[in-house]
Amino acid sequence: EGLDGRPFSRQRLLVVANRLPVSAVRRGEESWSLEISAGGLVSALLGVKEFEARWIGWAGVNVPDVRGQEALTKALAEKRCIPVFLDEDIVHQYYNGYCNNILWPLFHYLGLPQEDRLATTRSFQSQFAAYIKANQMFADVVNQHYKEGDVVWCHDYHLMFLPKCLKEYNSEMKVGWFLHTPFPSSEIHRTLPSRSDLLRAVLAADLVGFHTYDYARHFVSACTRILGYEGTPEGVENQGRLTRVAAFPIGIDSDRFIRALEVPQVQDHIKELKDTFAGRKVMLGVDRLDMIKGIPQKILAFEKFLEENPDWRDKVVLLQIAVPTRTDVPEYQKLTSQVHEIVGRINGRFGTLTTVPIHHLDRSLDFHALCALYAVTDVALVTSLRDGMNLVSYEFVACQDSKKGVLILSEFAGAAQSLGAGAILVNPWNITEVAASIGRALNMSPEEREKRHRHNFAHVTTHTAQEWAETFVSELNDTVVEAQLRIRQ
Ligand code: ADQ
Repeated sequence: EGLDGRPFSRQRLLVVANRLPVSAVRRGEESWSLEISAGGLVSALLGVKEFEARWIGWAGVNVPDVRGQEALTKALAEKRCIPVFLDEDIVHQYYNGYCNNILWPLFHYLGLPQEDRLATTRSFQSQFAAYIKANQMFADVVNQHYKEGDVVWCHDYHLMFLPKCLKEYNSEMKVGWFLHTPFPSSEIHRTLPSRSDLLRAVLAADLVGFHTYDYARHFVSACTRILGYEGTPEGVENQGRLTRVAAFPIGIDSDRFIRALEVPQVQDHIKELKDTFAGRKVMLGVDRLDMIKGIPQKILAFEKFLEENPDWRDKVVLLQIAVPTRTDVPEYQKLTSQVHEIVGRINGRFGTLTTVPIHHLDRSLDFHALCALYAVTDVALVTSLRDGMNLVSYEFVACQDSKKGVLILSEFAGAAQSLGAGAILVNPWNITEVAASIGRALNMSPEEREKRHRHNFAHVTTHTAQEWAETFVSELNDTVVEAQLRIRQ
């Protein structure tokens, strides 16, 4: 039972995120095929047995006709998914524009885009208007499906207006909001023209969650400095109403990774990889191809290491798996070309007729292939310039119980707070330091590797995705009950 006396087993959880956890492909006028995309959030909530979860979000496709929309809604219902239909213009202005071109870079300390800063006016304002409109469309769908006693959990920077829209519909609704990216210093947030509106909209939630205490602290500072509200140990208070603010570091479904290593197909793949790279140490990078991941910096550090350590040149290989994302955005296209150019130069410089030091793939790998790669890796390189948490570092650790490889981890990833004691922490901007850390990792004694791995493995297997989701939702239930008690007093 929850604090409110309601059995949790009957409580419904409405998970609202920009994207549904399924991809929809249209096969005919009224026929759709659906494929589950098992991201971190999906596996986190699959493991949560206490709540009956339903998903609300955009299916990632434009469906202009009513018959198509009805057919898709029906197909999705079987997967407990409820679609929000967004037309092309809204997607362009809300998703590509305000979310990915303004909030994403700003929250990762990359600043606002120049053209918007100079001529803010039209494009910024119309994108912000589309953002509010899209959030209102999500709220309409949530409101249609909401039943008394449900818990509504809103996710990420796409939906910062959602708590406000939902509370306007129904002030009794239990609403939580969680941010998957960093929340930047209030000095960065205050450059955003819509800084106050966004903060007020988020504060309409009962519980606001971040990956780390630093992000929670930045958010509270933004509310006190920009809005003049009061920051308390519990959260942010304004005119007697408290919004609880706290850190809920996400984890992974570690058992799923550990179990995968026993699958015969994965074991075969591990053997193949070991044969292919026999005599060489394997270094691994797995990232979405995004500027926040620091991929050029990582590759340049590897080049410096090879430059300074000729003895290692034929004894180490870097496998960089980079899934392209947001491929229609010019900055991302530029990043892809930049990475290709650096990799080409380094392979030209240090390669031989039969081997190259860097294997760079522009694609994603399936789950089993990824697990096999994690398992054969000697050193994982996570050099994000900023990263909310970074689940790749967790996944690597989960797959390393027999090898006990070394994790080189950016101090600007949220994961540095939890895996810092076991990893080698680096400033990814300092190429010399990262190059030296590669040498240190490759030469580390088995005793030290074991000690560091033990620490990280214990963390990754106890602080799981399931635990994260359960903690957030029960805290949300408790927060609402406590608020009701306060009002009655
Ligand atoms: P992301 O920025 O996507 O997530 P991350 O946390 O590392 O970053 O998660 C990426 C996921 O995609 C991992 O599960 C990984 O296995 C998978 N992936 C990445 N590259 C892949 C590839 N080439 N092939 C196959 N799979 C690949 C956002 C925030 C993070 C935060 C998460 C969760 O930016 O900081 O940790 O949400 O809150």
